Amino acid sequence: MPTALITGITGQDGSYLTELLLGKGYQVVGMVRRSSTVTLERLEHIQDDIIITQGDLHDQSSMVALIEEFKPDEVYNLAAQSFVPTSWSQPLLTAEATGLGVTRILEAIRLVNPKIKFYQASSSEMFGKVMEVPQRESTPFYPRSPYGVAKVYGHWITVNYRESFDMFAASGILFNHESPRRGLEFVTRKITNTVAKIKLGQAKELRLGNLEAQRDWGFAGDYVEAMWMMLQHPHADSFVIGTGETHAVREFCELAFGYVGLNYQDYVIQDPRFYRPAEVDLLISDPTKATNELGWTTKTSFRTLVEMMVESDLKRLSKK
Ligand code: NAP
Ligand code: F7E
Repeated sequence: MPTALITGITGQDGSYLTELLLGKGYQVVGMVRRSSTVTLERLEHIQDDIIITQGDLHDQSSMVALIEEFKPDEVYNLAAQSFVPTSWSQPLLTAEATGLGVTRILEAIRLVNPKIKFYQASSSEMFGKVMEVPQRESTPFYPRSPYGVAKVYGHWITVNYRESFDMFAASGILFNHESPRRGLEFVTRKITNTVAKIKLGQAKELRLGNLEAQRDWGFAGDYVEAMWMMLQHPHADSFVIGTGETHAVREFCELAFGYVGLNYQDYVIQDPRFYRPAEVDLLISDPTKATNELGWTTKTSFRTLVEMMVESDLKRLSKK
């Protein structure tokens, strides 16, 4: 039975990746940082099937100890300070966790067993102010936030360990992916959660920032499969993962409100509090390399994703 160590297992992607790996017969070990409250909400249904152990991206020795104890065959580094606006208010923490954290875990692997396969959760935010449309593996990076800058560091240190130490270090450059398990502060979930609340009479308005920003949004359940595929590939490489479609925040609102028979224009208020110091205006992927070399394609359409998220929030809030 292969063993996988997942950092960031309590997050959106961590929960879907865990389900996928358990289904493939892996023993899954999840690294969770110490907290005064329980953060395992997304894993409740599978908690008995996995090993949860403490560690932190800020603490090198905790990661060395984990790798020595559990001897994983694969390490998926999903942990990060992942919310873009927080990266302006906490730029150093973001650099430490999202950037330097990658080196700490790569070093832990190199010191304990450099044969372990490594996956780094890189991001389309690295493309930022895009230098090419659509974006692919060879598109130059131009990050627009401390988060994007930290992810560029994480990506290049992964490539560097691959080239310097011949380690199997893969980098997945994933475009936005969402689900009913998405954190409530990200725009998609903020919209679907508030749409459900408005429909149920629990809220009256939705305050958003820039409605014109365009994103290539896919379903997280499809994207974790690409992570696993990258580690089964004959050699470590970097891959762009996305749908190849782009939609504005405004369109997301239109579909989500429309699904419950409402017009978004009656409820959405643009609030300068949610504008960013520097915006990423347009993201659209070219996932051709992943399709050709990994056999990966997205399975869930934009409309299905929006409807799945609204439906799930309606169900959850109706029970309360
Ligand atoms: P998420 O829901 O925000 O989860 C982040 C995870 O990182 C959580 O488990 C969090 O633990 C953990 N974490 C944060 N700081 C940590 C630290 N110092 N030590 C240990 N763990 C720490 O993010 P996600 O959407 O699942 O994304 C997974 C990864 O992919 C992230 O690296 C993200 O930056 C990257 N990414 C995401 C997208 C996307 O659209 N979702 C696209 C490209 C790349 P707590 O539960 O304790 O907070
Ligand atoms: O914003 C606009 C906002 O916070 C999307 C992370 O997973 O994906 C995510 O980063 C867009 C931006 O995601 C609000 O200005 C408008 O243009 O949902 P988001 P993100 O910043 O694209 C990448 C790939 C990652 O790697 C990150 O970890 O929506 N927007 N109004 C708003 N965004 C938010 N959050 N809240 C608003 O009220």
